[in-house]
Amino acid sequence: MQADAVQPRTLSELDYIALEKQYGANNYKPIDVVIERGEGVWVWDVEGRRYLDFLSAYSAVNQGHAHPRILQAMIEQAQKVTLTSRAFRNDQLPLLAKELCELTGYDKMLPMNSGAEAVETALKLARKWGHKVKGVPEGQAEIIVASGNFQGRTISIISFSDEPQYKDGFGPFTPGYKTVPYGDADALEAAITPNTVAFSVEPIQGEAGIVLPPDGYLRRVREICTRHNVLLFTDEIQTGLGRTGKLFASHWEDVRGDIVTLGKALSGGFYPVSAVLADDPIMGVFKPGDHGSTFGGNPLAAAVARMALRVLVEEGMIDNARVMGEYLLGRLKRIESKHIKEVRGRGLLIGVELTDEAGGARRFCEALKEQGVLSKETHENVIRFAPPLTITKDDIDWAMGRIETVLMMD
Ligand code: IF1
Repeated sequence: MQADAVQPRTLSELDYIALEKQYGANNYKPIDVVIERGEGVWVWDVEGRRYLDFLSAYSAVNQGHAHPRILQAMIEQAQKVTLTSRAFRNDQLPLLAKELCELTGYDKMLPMNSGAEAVETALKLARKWGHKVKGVPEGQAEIIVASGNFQGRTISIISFSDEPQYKDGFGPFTPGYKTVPYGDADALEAAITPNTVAFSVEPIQGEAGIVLPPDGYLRRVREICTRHNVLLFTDEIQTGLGRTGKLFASHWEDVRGDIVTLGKALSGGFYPVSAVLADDPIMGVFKPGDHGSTFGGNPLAAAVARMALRVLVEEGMIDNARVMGEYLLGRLKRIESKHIKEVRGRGLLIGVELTDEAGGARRFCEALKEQGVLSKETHENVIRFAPPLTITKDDIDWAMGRIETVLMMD
């Protein structure tokens, strides 16, 4: 490979954008900032400009960019062994499994890589439990999902999406799903049949636009699922690991899912690491050879995840998310802008919904980028604000000056 293929020194921001457009699939419409370096809540682009990251890679960088302790753990493990496959054992997975189960209060964990793989694993687990334990006739297992869901991009997951773009052209779809309105516990109960094995739900819907269910919804869902012997699968891939100010978002209603998926910040953004949590009566339906993954549970992922969890807890990030989230939400709610329809969220997962007349959230995200604040629109009218959980009051004050300016523009 030629020397300059490694990292040419003379490329401009536009050069990078042109290269990506020429050689990369056109499956995203990113904000045009070319990030070269990150540290904590800050990132720098290739022209040396600094930005406050108010997206955290969709909640994968809760611990802040390039966290030194996670970096050190990654370097040390990478110098020892990175991948053994599950054909053999390694000295990091057992320790991650113990530490993750003790932290979250579950009997067992199953390690995967991406969030979608964890969700697929959870769906397979629920179906197998339904057929082998609940006694649902083989192949008849039904899973209920909520309208507005986003839980990944695989064919089985988009099969239960109600977002046309996520499905367009990708059929035929996986059967066995039923959709009920998000937030409506009565509709859930009415949809349960003897073949229902699980209800899959995000405690707060991310992609739908930071949608919080009514107070008490999750508690009622928990009671209904228990009474009907239906597994409650809470997808905490985006809302978990401190994002909303508690370890899990479901903990705001003292609800414990029967199956929980984690991802994103499970590695602090250093590596794709995800996991499924469940107790023995459920996880026990998986027998050797039933399910797996080449990279799932590899020692590098496990070492990184162990440190990512450690710094999250030891450095008080979960409480900081609650305190700083209350502060940020309060500041945002006080902005008097004709463009704002609603400000909502919990902890540091916040959405600012704009009016239809505002002309779409994208232009505000682009204006924010010009002011040094990175955020992203979700759907048409919502600006998502989700900074790293290490953010300080000073950082928020720095950002708020710029956010107020942008939201007051015409
Ligand atoms: C994209 C947002 C989208 C998730 C929940 C599972 C997954 C996700 C609750 C799958 C992933 C990512 C995917 C990414 C943008 C981002 C996202 F909600 F976070 F903003 F799309 F909706 N469950 N969410 O949020 O995890 O396989 O991606 O690791 O696809 O554009 P993954």
